[in-house]
Amino acid sequence: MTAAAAQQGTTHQGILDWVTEVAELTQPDDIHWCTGSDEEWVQLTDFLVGTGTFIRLDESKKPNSFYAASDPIDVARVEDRTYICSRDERDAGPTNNWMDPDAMKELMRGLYAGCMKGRTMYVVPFVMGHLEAEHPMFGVEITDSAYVVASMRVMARMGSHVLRKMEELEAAGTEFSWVPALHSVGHPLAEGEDDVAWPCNETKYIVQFPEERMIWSFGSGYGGNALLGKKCYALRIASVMARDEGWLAEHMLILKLTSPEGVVKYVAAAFPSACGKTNLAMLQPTIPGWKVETLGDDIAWMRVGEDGRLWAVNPEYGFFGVAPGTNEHTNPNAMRTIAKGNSVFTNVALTEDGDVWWEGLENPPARATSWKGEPWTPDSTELSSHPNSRYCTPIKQCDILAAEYDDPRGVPIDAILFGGRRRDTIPLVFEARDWTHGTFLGATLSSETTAAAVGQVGVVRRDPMAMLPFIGYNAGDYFNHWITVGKENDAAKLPKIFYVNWFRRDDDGNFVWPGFGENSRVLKWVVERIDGQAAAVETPIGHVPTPESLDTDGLDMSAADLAKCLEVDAEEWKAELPQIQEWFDKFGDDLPGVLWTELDGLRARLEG
Ligand code: GTP
Ligand code: SPV
Ligand code: MN
Repeated sequence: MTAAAAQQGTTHQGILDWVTEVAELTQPDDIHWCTGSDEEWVQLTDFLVGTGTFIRLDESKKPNSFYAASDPIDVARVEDRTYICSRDERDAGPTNNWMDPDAMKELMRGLYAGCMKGRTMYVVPFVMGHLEAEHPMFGVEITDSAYVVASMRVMARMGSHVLRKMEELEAAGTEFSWVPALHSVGHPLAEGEDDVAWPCNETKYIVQFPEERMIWSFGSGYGGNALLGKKCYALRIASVMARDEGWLAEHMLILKLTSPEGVVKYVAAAFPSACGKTNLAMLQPTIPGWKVETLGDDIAWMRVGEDGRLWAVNPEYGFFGVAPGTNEHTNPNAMRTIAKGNSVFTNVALTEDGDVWWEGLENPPARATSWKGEPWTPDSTELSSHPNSRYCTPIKQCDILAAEYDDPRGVPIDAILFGGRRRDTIPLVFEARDWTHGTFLGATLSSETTAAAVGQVGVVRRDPMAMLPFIGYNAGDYFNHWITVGKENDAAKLPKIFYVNWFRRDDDGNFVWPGFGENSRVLKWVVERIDGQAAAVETPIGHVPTPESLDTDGLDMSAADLAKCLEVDAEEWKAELPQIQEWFDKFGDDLPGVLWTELDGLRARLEG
């Protein structure tokens, strides 16, 4: 049955062979080749309502939108279950889990055997980035989760048109590659067994085979574990492609900033998961005359163009945003985007009138059902929503989407911001001395852990370029790749690098900087620095704004608080040195020597 069912899907022999092989291993009841059509969306969402995975939201509040609550054991990325299975262990480096690829395949074939029994196997052809790109970045995800298919339709360009393009290229003899991405929730159904609302498995594996450009995922239906075009392909696999081909695949938002004089700058920013990318990407400036448009909120693919500038595209098609904290004040543009509907909300609260709610949203409902399915009121001691609950919504619905989003060439980046969540030490903003120093700042980026990954929250860890869980190879080689991009290109044309921290706290534990729309003041200083207009003080760590150089017109903040935001405390920084030393020691000979030189320079400046 399976081979014949597969046959109808495509004339592309390689895809057909792979789909047939997977079907023979996993034993689904049916195979469905996804078209991406509206009719298919209706079928999928009706099916998910039928199985209890989805609850349809009230049409007048969130049209064509759905609520889902996951199994409590499946709420975030699972970094300790994520593997880079390179042939050589050395190539996974000290920051990734590794297992021999053959051993991993044997283990996972055991898990996959019969794992789709009682389910439909969906084949999702997709492209990350533009179908019209010079080299379209194809993928095919096989999944037994209709929730994943519905989410993939929002997050990636997918469907028949993508498959037809691959078939055309093959028929024309044009070489191209596609990434096979296999996903199963790992929850087969016996004859007559009822499904659960959120099928998953206690055993989870999120596995990348970098040399084969292949992804195998098992046991989770959640976000980056299951929507394989996102973190697994567009970061882990793509970072390996980028290393081999001389470009960068980064965990960065992309925004367009226009000054009152009409001067346009493009900014990319890497912050760890749940540290403010989506919010900055859609920021509504509080300073008059400045305009932000968005290009992307999570992933940037960047190549040096013929003009020597670094050009960035967002390979995604939707936002998978953190819900808690999102409201009309913090992110009005996200609120307008989701209000248009066509969205999926996971692990938030469901209100009695068929809408969604989460901590930080205006107008708490008198009663709701929490993400755990329990009655919830504003007096409840438990949270209504999981801290990593998410909205999944089409990027095209965003009112401030920049027109350049549709340009396969992308946009030339003027500034790169690195940032983390630190209650102390790191000032609001400072500028790197040059590209190599900027690479050092990225390589030593630190942040308090968040709910976006399973594990302890609030622990400071090094998260290089916000890519710790996403570098698909040896992070020492990755640092070297960044250094090389700087060396092989004209530094004057590359973006200037900055470090930001919206999360510094006062003695009472409150955030000192108001953040969100007020971050436009920092963006203004950044672009004025690039144009040589804004003043800065040279400190041991880099160039920090003078209090006067930051536009504080209309900002309700005392001079003392502003000074606190900008403070560089030599003692706090000296305490960082052994931590950076320990971090670098992990890489042994694989750490580029210039990063040691940078550390020595920092130490000397702090002690000098
Ligand atoms: P991922 O999607 O996990 O990669 O996260 P992200 O980097 O896009 O983070 P996001 O913008 O969703 O923000 C995560 C959390 O940080 C939310 O709860 C926000 O409300 C909060 N946050 C974002 N920007 C700021 C800010 O400027 N100041 C403060 N205090 N909180 C912020
Ligand atoms: C992140 O954790 O960085 C996310 C959410 O953007 S996920 O898609 O789950 O990776
Ligand atoms: Mn992210």
